[in-house]
Amino acid sequence: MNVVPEKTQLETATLVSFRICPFVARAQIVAFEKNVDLKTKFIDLNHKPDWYLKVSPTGTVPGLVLKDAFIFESTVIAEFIDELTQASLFPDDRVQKYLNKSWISFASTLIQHQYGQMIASDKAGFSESRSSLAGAMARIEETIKSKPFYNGDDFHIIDAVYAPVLYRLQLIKEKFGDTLIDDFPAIKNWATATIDRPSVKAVLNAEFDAALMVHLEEKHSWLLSNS
Ligand SMILES: N[C@@H](CCC(=O)N[C@@H](CS)C(=O)NCC(=O)O)C(=O)O
Repeated sequence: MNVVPEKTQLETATLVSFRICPFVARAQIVAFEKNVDLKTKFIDLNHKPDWYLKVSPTGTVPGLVLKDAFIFESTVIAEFIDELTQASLFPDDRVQKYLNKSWISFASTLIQHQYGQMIASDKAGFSESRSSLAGAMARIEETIKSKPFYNGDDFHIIDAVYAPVLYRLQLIKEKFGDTLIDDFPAIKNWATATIDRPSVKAVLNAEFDAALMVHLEEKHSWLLSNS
């Protein structure tokens, strides 16, 4: 079944966002892939507006505000956007589709450790998060059997979901000289193809890098003092 909401729903659809949020980026990349035009509203996560706290049970972004509904959780929003048009961004094979969903869920572990690594205020904190990130990367590395994307030639939701982690791994290498990504050849290949995807470039780019650097400064990141 293709769940297409009322046209009026989509005309007012607004993605509530925070510029450097890897969870928001997933939804934005999927929207770009599916040619779905979403309005974006940025909020300050340190001072969340009352209207958002009223509508969102978790207070996290992204949140998708429709005319008379609120959808939350990035992977759910990504699936909702995917279903708006034909040609699903999930593999056709049922087992592969649900394997993808399992590993999509696992992406949050990488995001969490990577963020810990980026905002660590000292070397010990950085190293601890880096080693947890490496452990999680080793688990997904073993599962990558295809190229250039996770499932092969076609770009799927799993690629959009991992894009922010892959992009940041590469960025951390370029800006701070941490070559962690080089220890994982399959992830490295996957990152190269994913970062080059137009939908990913539209979201993760120089403007994103600048916003991320400001955020790291605000967090007194050890990475910055060490670069
Ligand atoms: N599981 C959520 C996680 C979203 C999330 O943690 N977003 C962060 C920003 S990157 C957030 O809203 N943080 C504010 C808070 O936790 O209060 C999802 O996938 O949408």
